[in-house]
Amino acid sequence: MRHARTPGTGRARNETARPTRPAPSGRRGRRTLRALAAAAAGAALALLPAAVPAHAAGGLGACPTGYFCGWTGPDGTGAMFKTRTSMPTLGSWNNRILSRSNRTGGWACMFNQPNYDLSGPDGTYGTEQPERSGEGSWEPPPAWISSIKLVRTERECDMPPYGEWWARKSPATAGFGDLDGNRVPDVLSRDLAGRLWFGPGDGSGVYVGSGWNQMTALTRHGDFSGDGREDLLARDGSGKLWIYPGNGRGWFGARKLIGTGWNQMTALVASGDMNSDGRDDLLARDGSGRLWIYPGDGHGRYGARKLIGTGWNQMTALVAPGDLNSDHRDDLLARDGSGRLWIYPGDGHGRYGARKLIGTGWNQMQALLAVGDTDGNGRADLHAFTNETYVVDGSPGFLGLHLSFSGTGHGTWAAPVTEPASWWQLNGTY
Ligand SMILES: [Ca+2]
Ligand SMILES: [Ca+2]
Ligand SMILES: [Ca+2]
Ligand SMILES: [Ca+2]
Repeated sequence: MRHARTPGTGRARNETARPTRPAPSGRRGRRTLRALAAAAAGAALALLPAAVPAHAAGGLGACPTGYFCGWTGPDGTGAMFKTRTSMPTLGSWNNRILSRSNRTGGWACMFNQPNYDLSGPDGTYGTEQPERSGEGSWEPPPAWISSIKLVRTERECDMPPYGEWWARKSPATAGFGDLDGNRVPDVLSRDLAGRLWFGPGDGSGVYVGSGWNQMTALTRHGDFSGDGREDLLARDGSGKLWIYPGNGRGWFGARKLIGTGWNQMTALVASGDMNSDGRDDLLARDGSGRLWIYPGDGHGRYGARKLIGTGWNQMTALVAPGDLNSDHRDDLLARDGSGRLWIYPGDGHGRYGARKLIGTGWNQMQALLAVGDTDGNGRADLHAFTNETYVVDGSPGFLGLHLSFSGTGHGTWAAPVTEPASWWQLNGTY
């Protein structure tokens, strides 16, 4: 089974395209050497000492570090092929590889047609995960591999490394969700290899940098440094909070340390301007479930925090969508452990009014994203990315679908639209 393909032409969508289930189980099955050996050898295997390594015979262990290797026979026997670069055609090795070992450090995507081609009724691919010496897999004949693509993350077998993001220009400046200031809301997506990508809204992705997996929280909502450009806040594994000042083009200048000790916080949410002083603020929830506001000073730092409330550790997601109910005060969305989504209307004084229930079933979402008005009608919208419990046509397992909810301006939204591109196998969207 293949992933849903993304239309390549502008914003045109095929609304009737049914998303296919982007689950690894739908692919050509990966068979491990150990599983096959156990099935074939049966009782004989039980006589072997448990500690006999799989590569005792040489075989798969002959594949050098940094290479993908294939063999004409099972278990690393026969002639050995090796490559450290992608190969759109395999020449004399076409349809000859039976066993393989992937020691590239990334993923190997193996296609049954040349040029990584998935078209036609039979186009398919399998994957070989990053492996250690002596590990690998094989399948009985017939051999079928005709092209091999080497990538960092599994989703790159048939998708770009970043989330494909589409948005329209808003009639008004939202003041957040727009790193390059063109009134088209944009996103940052982090892939599983720790690379950060800027999605300007035309489906493309611009590489920002690597090493972002060391960050345990990322959040953005407006300008903290006072230069009118949106910034990014990031907390690293040691609890340091950093500001990455936006350069107005979707990436960032040299980071500056805001403070330490932030790993006691279980949530960090750039909230917009909660206290109506024209400067964007920060919400943080501590391990006891207390929610704090850190008022921004407009120079990349924060004033003395104030307690907003307690009991917030029942919430499994906090999102700052801007002003959802058209009173010009920034609001907050929170999902509780039962999957109910609540709106907390901002009162403009750093607190929230009585919450209202928006909907249920939101625990089928692995992430919520709010970057302003994304469909160009002037009202703030909401986006959600599904987890493995999401149900389509009675079947769960639709992981990584992107749903967009058009805001009504009254704290509610229209029925969701399923976007065409899959956000499967990413490590966060901001
Ligand atoms: Ca933009
Ligand atoms: Ca403020
Ligand atoms: Ca509001
Ligand atoms: Ca909108």
